[in-house]
Amino acid sequence: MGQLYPSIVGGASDFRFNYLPPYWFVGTDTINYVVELAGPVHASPATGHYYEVVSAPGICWSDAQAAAAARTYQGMRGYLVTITTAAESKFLKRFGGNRWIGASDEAVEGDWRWKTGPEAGQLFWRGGPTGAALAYSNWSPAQPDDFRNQWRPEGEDYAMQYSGSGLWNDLSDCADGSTIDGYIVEYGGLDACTPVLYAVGTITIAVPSYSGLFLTADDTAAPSPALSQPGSKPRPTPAPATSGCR
Ligand SMILES: [Ca+2]
Ligand SMILES: [Ca+2]
Repeated sequence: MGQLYPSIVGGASDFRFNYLPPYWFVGTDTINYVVELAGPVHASPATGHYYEVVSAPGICWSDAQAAAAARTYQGMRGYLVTITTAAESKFLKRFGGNRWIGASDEAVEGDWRWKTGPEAGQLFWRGGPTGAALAYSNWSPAQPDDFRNQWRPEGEDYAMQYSGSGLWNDLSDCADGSTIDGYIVEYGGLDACTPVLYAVGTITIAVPSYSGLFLTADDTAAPSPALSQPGSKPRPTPAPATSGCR
């Protein structure tokens, strides 16, 4: 309910969070958190994969696919993102921007397949806007419409994710007049090893009375299950040890 401000204080094993309770909140708040490597690549505990949002205004889908495949991260090969669950979609839509994703029906009109990553070749949708879902899909209403006109006789065979909603639309390879902000690269599931480069944890904070102040949780303090008053120091639930490959 409240907000954590994950400004990290300390060294490799010393994390400190600032917590702001909701206005007039009294009670117990539980917050899940992820510790990940610093940098532009973000871990999703829901998929165990890693995602990088690349800014490349106006890039064509085919160029985005090639650029994503040329990237690597921590020994993993990149690929234009495949979105195969609602949880993965929810994770990605927070990043915003109109972004290319790794789906196309270029081979057979109406047969939408993932073209990239471990799902390459997988058919997930057959037909137009009223077509049939064969696996997870997240089309915007009235899409995919393969829109054609005299300037775009080739129709629309490449999928993108809308900023904000996370819903999908089909566009032509170079988007012809629609705004494209870039693309999303996914890492994981394509190589022999998908390393676990993150940890998850839960912190429970008791707020006994209203305070407009920040409460501070510090994992270097003695174990304590709850914050009894502003300024005391609870210990977050220890994050699971992470090593090896998925
Ligand atoms: Ca994926
Ligand atoms: Ca369309």
